[in-house]
Amino acid sequence: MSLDVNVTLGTFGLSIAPGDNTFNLCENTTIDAAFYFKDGKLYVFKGAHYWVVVNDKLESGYPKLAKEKWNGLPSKIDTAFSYKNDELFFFKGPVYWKYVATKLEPGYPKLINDGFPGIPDDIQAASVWGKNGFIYFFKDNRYWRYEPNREPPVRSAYPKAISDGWDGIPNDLDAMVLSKGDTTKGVTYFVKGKEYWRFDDEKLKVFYDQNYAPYPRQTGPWWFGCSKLPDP
Ligand SMILES: [Ca+2]
Repeated sequence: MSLDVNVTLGTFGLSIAPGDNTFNLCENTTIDAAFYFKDGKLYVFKGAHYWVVVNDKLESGYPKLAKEKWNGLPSKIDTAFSYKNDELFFFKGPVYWKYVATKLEPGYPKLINDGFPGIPDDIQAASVWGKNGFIYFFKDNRYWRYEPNREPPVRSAYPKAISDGWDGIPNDLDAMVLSKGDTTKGVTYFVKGKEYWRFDDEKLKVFYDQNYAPYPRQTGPWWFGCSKLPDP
């Protein structure tokens, strides 16, 4: 490991157990779930922990245990997204939890089948989409569009192939992240493994500009502020 990486990790180093890479996001940047909350911060989940990202850098003092902020939340969630106002939805296996900010609503967890009819268990990624306010769920090579105010909420045309609706986005996603803020309006992010794709909501394709680094890009240096390893 380079000296640079050690220095960066030192800012949130006290809670890192030696040899336990699950605590060290920069050593293995794969994630379970991520969303922007209305505070403008990116919340990243992995295992039992979460990190907060501001200005493309991990905040100091993290990781923290997710269940200490969201009472009742299990570790290793499948996906999560923020919804209207303060609402947060977390999914794992056949069930989901709804919080208002950090307060668990009564009656949760509930079955996905009851609360989101037409949506399968074991979702890999999900988020509201900025362009229409509908909720999109991803699993394997398919996606479902959920319209909360329609009956039934999922039209018969779904599921569809990810490649049909989201040009350039891979199968088996880890997270879909709705961007926040004026500078990134019209942008949706998709995460798989250690990489992310920046999707143009208007052109319905992955951003490409020959003057800039292409997508996918590495989440480590671009999102989490992890130091780049020096060339040998
Ligand atoms: Ca996931």
